[in-house]
Amino acid sequence: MRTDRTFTMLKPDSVEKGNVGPILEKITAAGFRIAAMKLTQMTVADAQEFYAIHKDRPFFGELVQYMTRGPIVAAILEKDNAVEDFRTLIGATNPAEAAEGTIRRLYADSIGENAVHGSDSDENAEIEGQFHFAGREIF
Ligand code: YYY
Ligand code: MG
Repeated sequence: MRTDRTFTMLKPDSVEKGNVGPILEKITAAGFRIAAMKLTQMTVADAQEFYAIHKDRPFFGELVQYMTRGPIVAAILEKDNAVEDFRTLIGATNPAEAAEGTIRRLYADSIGENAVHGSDSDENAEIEGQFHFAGREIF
């Protein structure tokens, strides 16, 4: 299994607020290479599958509603130690607890609408990338 790729989504709030450019700037400035990228919108079924691990959590309904309300930017990113370094770059799930200078601290409003997704393991990075991209879309 590859260990140098992660998967991200710039979530609907990032697109709505015009933050795609500044966030991509931070991502590339941190040394990530874009291996795949597109603007897309998840269906309710897509979001329920993508976040299936959270299906019994109290926030699941709101999470699915939020993630499907408008387009997202989905991307596969490449860098040494990609998964861990990207989680560091985006910061804690709750932006109020995210470190100074992290993407969530800078661009997220709340734990529910927290601007970006980052895979939590190499295995999930692979699964999530394949969920959104066909092989011919990955470079
Ligand atoms: O991986 P990460 O996105 O940082 O957090 P997860 O614990 O995987 O939760 C996924 C997603 O669910 C989170 O980005 C926001 C939402 N969420 C929430 O709305 N309220 C919580 N208490 C926990 C997570
Ligand atoms: Mg997670």
